[in-house]
Amino acid sequence: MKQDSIHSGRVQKAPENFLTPSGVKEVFAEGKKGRRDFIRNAFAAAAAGAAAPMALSQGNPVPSEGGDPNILNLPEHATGLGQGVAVEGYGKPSQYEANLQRRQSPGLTQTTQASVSFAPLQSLFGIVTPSGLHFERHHQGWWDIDPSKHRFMINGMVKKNMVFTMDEIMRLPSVSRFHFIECGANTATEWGNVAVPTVQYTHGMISCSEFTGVPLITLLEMAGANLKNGKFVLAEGGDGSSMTRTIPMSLITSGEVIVAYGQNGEMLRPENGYPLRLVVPGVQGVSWVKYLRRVEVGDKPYAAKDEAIHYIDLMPNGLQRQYTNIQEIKSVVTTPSGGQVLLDKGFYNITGLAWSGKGKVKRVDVSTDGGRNWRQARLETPVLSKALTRFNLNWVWDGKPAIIQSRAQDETGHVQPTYQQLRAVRGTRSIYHNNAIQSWLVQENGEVKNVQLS
Ligand SMILES: Nc1nc2c(c(=O)[nH]1)N[C@H]1C(S)=C(S)[C@@H](COP(=O)(O)O)O[C@H]1N2
Ligand SMILES: [Mo]
Repeated sequence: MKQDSIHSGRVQKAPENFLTPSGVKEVFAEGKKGRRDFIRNAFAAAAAGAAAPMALSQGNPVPSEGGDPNILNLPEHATGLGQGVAVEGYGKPSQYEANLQRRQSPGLTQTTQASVSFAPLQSLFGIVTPSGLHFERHHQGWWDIDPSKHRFMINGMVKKNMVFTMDEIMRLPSVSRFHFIECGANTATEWGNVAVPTVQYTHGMISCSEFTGVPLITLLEMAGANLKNGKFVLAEGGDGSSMTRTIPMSLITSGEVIVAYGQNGEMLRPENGYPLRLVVPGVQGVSWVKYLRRVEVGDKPYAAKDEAIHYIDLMPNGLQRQYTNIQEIKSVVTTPSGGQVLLDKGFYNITGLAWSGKGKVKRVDVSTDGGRNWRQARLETPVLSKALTRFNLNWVWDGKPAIIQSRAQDETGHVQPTYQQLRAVRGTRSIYHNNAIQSWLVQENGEVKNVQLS
């Protein structure tokens, strides 16, 4: 498979170096910015158990006790006058983080107007995706819509049709909730075989934000919706893709579905549906209709094009599964992951993300020997329903080849399947809903590769 330099580059080369934020290279292998990170990591490990701090220095170059010019000599920034508020206006990341970017996948057909960009999961911490790195999926391009002209309409099985302005929506009681959104096609490239090199491309069609908005049920009640016979709503977007999706009323009456205008403390980004999008927790991304302009209450599923022809799963017997809404239990190790390089044997913090469209993640186990032995990872707080959950595990790499996997379980008892288990039920011709266990091979030279176990 062809890899360009960004995807195959070793972490040492500057522009290709999109891996260091995960700490694989710098934190322990070099004294450079190591001290503070070392202390931070030691602190985290100490909290995890008495045996952990020993593992931290096991097999590692010990951070130096002194003599490093970078600590001996006061740098200019410690003695001179810093810049004034040059960032009056909207702040930007450090110039040294220029590699932290959404990217188009080398595994997809390259078109002049790209329609998917992937989030750099290998470089993110915690559970929130910075809004500027949120993955994007547009069926007909994105727009920056004037909110003063945007309208939201409710019709169908209601007492009266209603048309809201943004001002009218934003004065209503709001909620703010953390949820993941995952495109149903996330990890699609792995159905048949390994197709792309990094976690950005295998799993980067997922993001997690704090969304703010008005529960859809509030708006439906204002319109006097028939909640007894109105079993579904149709949600329609305001772009040229005629994106319409059927949402079961049960998800709406539970109060979970939000007509959202906020994302991570500010208005939605244009790419993500500004000024209004539907948030449908646990359900695949396509139902999170952007540029939301209308919902219609009805008594049966609408069989819109994006649910009758697209977003269906081809089964081994040739039949199609439709209305496969819920994103099932899934996880992935983000460090070490494909394309990264471990510079030396010794301690590493294995870290990753787990999520379930059915509720909270209950437990994540990690294997470093291809699934023979498993150790329970630490789940970091907060562990929220239908949100990304961060897990961590201490690991001492002995320098031999290792296959790293994670296996998550949710509060409903569902466990992430292996590829063999998934394919036994679903075959290999699907595009959507691949939640199988991902394997990363750490090779003797430290390079990490995307592999599948047969
Ligand atoms: N109006 C509209 N809504 C849309 C889409 C679209 O193209 N137009 N794409 C859908 C798909 S397939 C996905 S995965 C998510 C992507 O949301 P994002 O671009 O904010 O990541 O939006 C969904 N909602
Ligand atoms: Mo999607």
